[in-house]
Amino acid sequence: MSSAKIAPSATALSATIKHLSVNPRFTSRIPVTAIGRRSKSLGVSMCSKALEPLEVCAKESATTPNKLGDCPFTQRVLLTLEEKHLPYDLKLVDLRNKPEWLLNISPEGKVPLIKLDEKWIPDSDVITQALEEKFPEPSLATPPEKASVGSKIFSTFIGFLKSKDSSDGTEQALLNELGAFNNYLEYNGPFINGKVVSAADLSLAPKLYHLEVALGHYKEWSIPPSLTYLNAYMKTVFSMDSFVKTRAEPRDVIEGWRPKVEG
Ligand SMILES: N[C@@H](CCC(=O)N[C@@H](CS)C(=O)NCC(=O)O)C(=O)O
Repeated sequence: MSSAKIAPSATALSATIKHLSVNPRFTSRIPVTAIGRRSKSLGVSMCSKALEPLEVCAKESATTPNKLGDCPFTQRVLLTLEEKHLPYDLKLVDLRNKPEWLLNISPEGKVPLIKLDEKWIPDSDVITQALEEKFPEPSLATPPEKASVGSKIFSTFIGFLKSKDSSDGTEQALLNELGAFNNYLEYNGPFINGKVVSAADLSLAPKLYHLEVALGHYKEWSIPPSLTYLNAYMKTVFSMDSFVKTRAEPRDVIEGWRPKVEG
């Protein structure tokens, strides 16, 4: 297992400070790791108890030791922590060789896991919901009627990726889902909840990243340029600081999908 202390990215820092000054919940719980060496010039009191980094178990890279691996569910959780400006402490796990301690804290042996209130919580759906409840500001909540936008893209992507028969309709099924999302963005975008990034984007964006890398590599396939709103959306979310910081290297994504492609 490797461990790394993570502080929110530079752009997240200024927002954290703004957030601290208006949210009484944090006026006595300054996240020292988020402030780091710049703390002296910020004029916030450091004598109160710090917000301890949250412990997160994540997949370790299969190609580079001590690096974050390819897991869209883990990236969703890390994006949520980044966008909420919460410090975290990453524990990287080699999932090909699951350590005993992982199975002790989560019998399923899956990541992501996060420790909240001394309890390990599995599953990105449950974790992101718990983070929203425990740390409501800044809010990432997606209105319920928009929460499932784009939710069939991932399963249709896997269907197409695994397909060995080019006429079995799996490519068309994926194109239908991507086209529907493109149309949604045209009238409701640029993000799923309009002008602001929300939890639904943080769930979908890592999956779109896997789709782009894996289909590009294994099928020499890319999203049609005619889906302009979708292409613009991906360009925007993939270049967010929080996304760049939490994404796996393309070669890890390619290795991660190899068993599904090669069977
Ligand atoms: N539904 C879970 C899925 C988590 C999941 O499948 N994680 C994969 C890594 S991307 C895993 O831990 N696989 C190990 C295994 O299945 O043994 C979530 O949303 O967190």
